[in-house]
Amino acid sequence: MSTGSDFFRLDDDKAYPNPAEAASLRIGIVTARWNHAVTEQLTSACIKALQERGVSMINILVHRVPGCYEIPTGCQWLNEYEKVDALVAMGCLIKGETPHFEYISEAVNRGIMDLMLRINKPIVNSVLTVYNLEQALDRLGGAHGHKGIEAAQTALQMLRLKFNLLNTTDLR
Ligand code: RBF
Repeated sequence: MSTGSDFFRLDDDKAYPNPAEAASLRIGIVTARWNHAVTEQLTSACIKALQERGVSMINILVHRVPGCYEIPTGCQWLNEYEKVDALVAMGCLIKGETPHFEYISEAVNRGIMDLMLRINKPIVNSVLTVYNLEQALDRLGGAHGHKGIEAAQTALQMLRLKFNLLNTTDLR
């Protein structure tokens, strides 16, 4: 069974900002309250992984929205009011008995992608779309790695790319 770490080079420092660069980064996290048992675990693991890579706690801005559907607006507001370098969207959509799941997941994914391209900053999509709670828990350190840690890695690897392209040690 593959795990998240099979897909990310966890040990490759060159893929990440160095400690001096990481110290100046501001990362916004938008977490949905729906299915909070899952989304809070995603969030705390992401925060820990960001800190382990040198991001300062005062530069990790965590805000909550009611459900996944509100995530794009929350991201847009954080970008506008918190002056972040990257955003992470944390949510968990569990399929019920109606098509609502499809409507919400499609709208959220499109909203995140549209916003990401418009604001020209990474927005990590850490919205789990699963058929049951067990599948979500498998993605919180189970058979499918930890999506909260992978979210932190993705945000930082994208900012490493930006540092490289701009040839700077400070993005603001
Ligand atoms: N929000 C989630 O974050 N995860 C869910 O699994 C979820 N399921 C929902 C199911 C139904 C039938 C409805 C009406 C809403 C659901 N929501 C869920 C909330 C949704 O993201 C949003 O907060 C509300 O629709 C209000 O805009």
